[in-house]
Amino acid sequence: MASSSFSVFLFLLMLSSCIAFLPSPSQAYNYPPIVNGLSFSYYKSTCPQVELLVRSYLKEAFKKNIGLAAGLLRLHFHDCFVQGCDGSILLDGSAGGPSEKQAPPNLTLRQAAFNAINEIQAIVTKACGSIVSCSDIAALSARDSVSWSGGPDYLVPLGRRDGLTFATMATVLKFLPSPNSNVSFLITSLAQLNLNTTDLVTLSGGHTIGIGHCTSFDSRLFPSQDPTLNPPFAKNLYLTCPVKNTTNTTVNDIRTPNLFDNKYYVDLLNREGLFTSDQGLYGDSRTKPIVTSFAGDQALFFQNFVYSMTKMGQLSVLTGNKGQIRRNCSAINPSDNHFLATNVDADESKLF
Ligand code: HEM
Ligand SMILES: *[C@@H]1O[C@H](CO)[C@@H](O)[C@H](O)[C@H]1NC(C)=O
Ligand SMILES: *[C@@H]1O[C@H](CO)[C@@H](O)[C@H](O)[C@H]1NC(C)=O
Ligand SMILES: *[C@@H]1O[C@H](CO)[C@@H](O)[C@H](O)[C@H]1NC(C)=O
Ligand SMILES: *[C@@H]1O[C@H](CO)[C@@H](O)[C@H](O)[C@H]1NC(C)=O
Ligand SMILES: *[C@@H]1O[C@H](CO)[C@@H](O)[C@H](O)[C@H]1NC(C)=O
Ligand SMILES: CC(=O)N[C@H]1CO[C@H](CO)[C@@H](O)[C@@H]1O
Repeated sequence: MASSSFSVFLFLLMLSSCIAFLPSPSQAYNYPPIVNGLSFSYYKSTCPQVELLVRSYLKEAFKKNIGLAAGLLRLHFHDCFVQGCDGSILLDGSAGGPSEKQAPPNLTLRQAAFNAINEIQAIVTKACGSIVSCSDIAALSARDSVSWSGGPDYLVPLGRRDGLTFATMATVLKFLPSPNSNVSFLITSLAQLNLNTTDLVTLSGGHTIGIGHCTSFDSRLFPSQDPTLNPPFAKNLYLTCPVKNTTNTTVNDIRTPNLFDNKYYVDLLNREGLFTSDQGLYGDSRTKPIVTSFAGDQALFFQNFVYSMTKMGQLSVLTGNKGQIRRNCSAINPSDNHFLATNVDADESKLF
């Protein structure tokens, strides 16, 4: 009894600190159509505190590890692009999960992001039971990463259910473009997901935070220097990556590496984009005007980001009685194991 009233007290304390220090998402943006089965108030009666729980956990976690925000944003992107936002990226046994540690590309998705999702899910399950999906927790975590870093605090439609299958290697390769891609390839690649040129330029703005490994951009340095690189910027990249294939990293946005703002686009104007896939957006007449408009108008970028992220966040979602609510984000519920796909070489983190 004493301990339960103490936990009620703790909860109220936490709730009030949330209200005092954590701003709420804003309705002041335009949203794309919300797909059937998802809604902004999905957990209103079954787990009304879910958003506060996610946000208050992350608020503390970000203070300890600022890179977690970038890790979580990228995790949601990889989840959605490969087989839809179904939490398949989180499964152990896919190299996207923490198990295939020997896979070199694992270096580029952060272990801390997987851990955070699992810890949040445990907290949410304790409060509400097994009600909230891992894919929804990933979507909320991506939003909180953006808003905590200074970006727009948007609403997230909820009600995704977690998938029962691993993604196959072929799906990963088909939907996650390489950072060495040119704009034509990127446009075609995103079109498979009904994302257009505006979405491409907008979502690439996610590179306003986080890091890249030399292996993701050193083809711009060796065997010869990419002529679209600003020379002083290139000189610094050679300091980070003195030879090909080192494990060093550098920031994606040299102006404001940890702030979610429009400086990524200013970098592109100055030929200081990190990846070929970034800098190309300023070199192609289909995307250049959009880059220029975002570089000059942060509010316009934020509005577009909310719109395109919401589109991305609804890709091939499972709703209603499809999929399941995973009890452990890293594993399909044991009772549903007979659904397990035979292909276990799933690897959403493969490559980029
Ligand atoms: C358009 C195609 C895209 C390509 C080719 C691409 C490629 C990459 C690559 C190669 C990295 C660095 C990996 C490493 O070397 O560590 C990276 C990092 C990142 N990407 Fe993308 N990306 C794309 C789209 C997106 C989208 C849509 C988002 C989110 C909206 C996003 C968010 C991020 C973030 C936040 C990081 C930093 C991760 C960290 O610091 O841990 N990217 N991306
Ligand atoms: C873009 O990349 C694709 C795939 O690598 C390649 O086939 C195509 O020739 C490239 N286009 C241009 C204009 O460089
Ligand atoms: C992309 O789609 C959005 C609607 O989702 C639309 O407003 C925008 O104009 C489109 N952009 C291009 C370049 O077609
Ligand atoms: C990058 O890696 C190389 C070799 O792995 C190392 O010698 C060098 O000091 C590193 N540079 C930076 C800036 O971390
Ligand atoms: C790059 O380095 C990794 C180890 O860091 C090694 O396994 C891989 O074979 C190297 N690739 C090339 C092309 O040198
Ligand atoms: C969740 O599943 C993973 C993968 O099967 C396992 O390693 C981990 O111990 C599980 N976590 C809990 C809390 O049961
Ligand atoms: C996310 C992930 O699996 N990270 C692992 C990648 O591989 C290195 C080296 O084996 C491990 O230390 C990481 O934990």
